[in-house]
Amino acid sequence: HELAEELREALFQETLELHIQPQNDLADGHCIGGELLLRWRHERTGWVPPPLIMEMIEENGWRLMFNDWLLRAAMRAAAELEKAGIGIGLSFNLTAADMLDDDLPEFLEQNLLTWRIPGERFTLELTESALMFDRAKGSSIMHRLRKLGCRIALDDFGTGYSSLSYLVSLPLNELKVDRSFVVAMLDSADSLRVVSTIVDLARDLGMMPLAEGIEDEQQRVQLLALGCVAGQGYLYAQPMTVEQFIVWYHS
Ligand code: G
Ligand code: G
Ligand code: MN
Ligand code: NA
Repeated sequence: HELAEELREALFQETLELHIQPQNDLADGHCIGGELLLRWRHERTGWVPPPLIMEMIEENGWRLMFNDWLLRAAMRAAAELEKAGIGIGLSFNLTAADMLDDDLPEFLEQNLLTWRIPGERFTLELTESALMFDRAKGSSIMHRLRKLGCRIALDDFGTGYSSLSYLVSLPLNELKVDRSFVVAMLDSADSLRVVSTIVDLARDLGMMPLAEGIEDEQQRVQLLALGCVAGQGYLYAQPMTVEQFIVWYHS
């Protein structure tokens, strides 16, 4: 309760942060993009887990106030990278409630226009569960987001229960292979098969597969052998501030 009060304060004072984790080409290691991740450093307890932050935002009805901050922070990050000569695409995460919000596409469009950033610069990450509540609406909002030029990624793919026929009907550009499968695939034949199936499905449907949570060289090599050429994880870098990312990128 008190933490929520402090979160509201942080929202007003804009002391939340967006960090960025690079996404890399698994063959040659070059950076192909970055995922923007929410960070809030609480003065006594330290970093607060993003799912807890999002829960407080939802419970208290602060979604629109949060999105106002999130979109501006994402635009600012893109502008800062551009200024540093880094024209990579950036992704950020949306919630289930966002997929029920008819005003979201226009709100994003306004931000893109204000900051003069092409929609092509952004990938919006959705989870399977975000699409469960109202499929028709979710699909319609996704199409409107795509019209802005934005790409759409399905996050944590393989952990939800959405029907494959519905997923296949959506205008998705990217499938993110959930970290739990990547972590397990070298020890578990089942997990390896799941990763292989997701990678093949993505490629067959003309989507880019991107593996999450790559921590070591063997995982990188295995993913490449399966035909997955993009990924993110501690093997490359942890999420870092935009400032740190610019230094990392040029080093
Ligand atoms: O960054 P970290 O691994 O701690 O994130 C944990 C979870 O929180 C992930 O599932 C991630 O998608 C989610 N998350 C991180 N930042 C954001 C954000 O800005 N918005 C939403 N909706 N989820 C986020
Ligand atoms: O669910 P989503 O993909 O949005 O969340 C990504 C989260 O996973 C981030 O919070 C990030 O900190 C975390 N993460 C990113 N790479 C790795 C990794 O290689 N290992 C582990 N354990 N976590 C990671
Ligand atoms: Mn994500
Ligand atoms: Na994920």
